[in-house]
Amino acid sequence: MPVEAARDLASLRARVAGWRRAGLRIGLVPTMGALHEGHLALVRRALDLADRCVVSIFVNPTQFAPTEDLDRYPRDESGDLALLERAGAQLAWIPATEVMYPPGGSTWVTVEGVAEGLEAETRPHFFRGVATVCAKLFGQVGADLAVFGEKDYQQLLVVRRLVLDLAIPTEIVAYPTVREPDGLAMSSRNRYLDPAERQTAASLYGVLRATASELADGCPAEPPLAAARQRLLAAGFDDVDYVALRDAHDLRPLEHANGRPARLLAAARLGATRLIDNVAVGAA
Ligand code: PAJ
Repeated sequence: MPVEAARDLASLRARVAGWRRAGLRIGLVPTMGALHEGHLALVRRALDLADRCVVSIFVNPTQFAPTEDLDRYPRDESGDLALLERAGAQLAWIPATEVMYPPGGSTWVTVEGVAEGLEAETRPHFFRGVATVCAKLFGQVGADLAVFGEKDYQQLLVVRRLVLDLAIPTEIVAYPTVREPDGLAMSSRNRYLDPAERQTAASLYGVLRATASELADGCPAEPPLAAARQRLLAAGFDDVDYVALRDAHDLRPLEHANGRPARLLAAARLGATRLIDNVAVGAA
């Protein structure tokens, strides 16, 4: 079956309403396009759990700072549609900016707590943009469930908080990070990396894994976290925004892994590219 593209709300709603009348369960996978195997794994997961899968493709301007890569963010609609067709998605939701943000729009969704610190430290408006566009997508599609990647772990927790607090009837399903054979987390931004940077990039996962196993026995976190930062710089990263040990559910800073599920998260810069990754600490 060819994947259909909806570009206005009326066509999206008509298609979804038809599925609802037929008693079908609907899954949503929000994306910004430039799809890769990580996104497609989320689509397959949605199709395991639901009868129909809607994939949104929208490069959301409000989650980019003026200094970030909105203009050069990779866009490849026809390539994306071909991949979605192969993965078995039924509908691509591709709204224009004016459809997502009607002129005169003045409503924003701000999540506190889990949306503070880490990514928000260097990208203060990022989660307001993500939470707002996700709230809109949930309202537009009315899916039973939506699949999000653990790759963007803080985003996943922000979205969970959002649907809980606003009583949005879409279940949030997490999917583990899909990696390249050398461990690099797949990302649309990896295509910015030149061959030397691409080689360095793989060490982010290696360092996170090694540090997580050091932290798993409950030792004070600071020395391994400081060592991880040094190892990333030594491996060729230009700057390290954070390497942090956090509670896996509420992202509270931890001074040591204390037997409760914990997560080790990092963001580091390689030339003009910023990479993020995270791993579980102990049995999470
Ligand atoms: P995007 O970066 O396109 O990612 C879309 C979804 O794919 C997110 O849930 C992300 O966590 C997941 N994903 C990306 N790379 C992955 C990987 N290697 N393994 C598993 N999942 C992966 O995240 C966004 O878009 C946007 O912020 C969005 C939620 C669409 C709001 O604009």
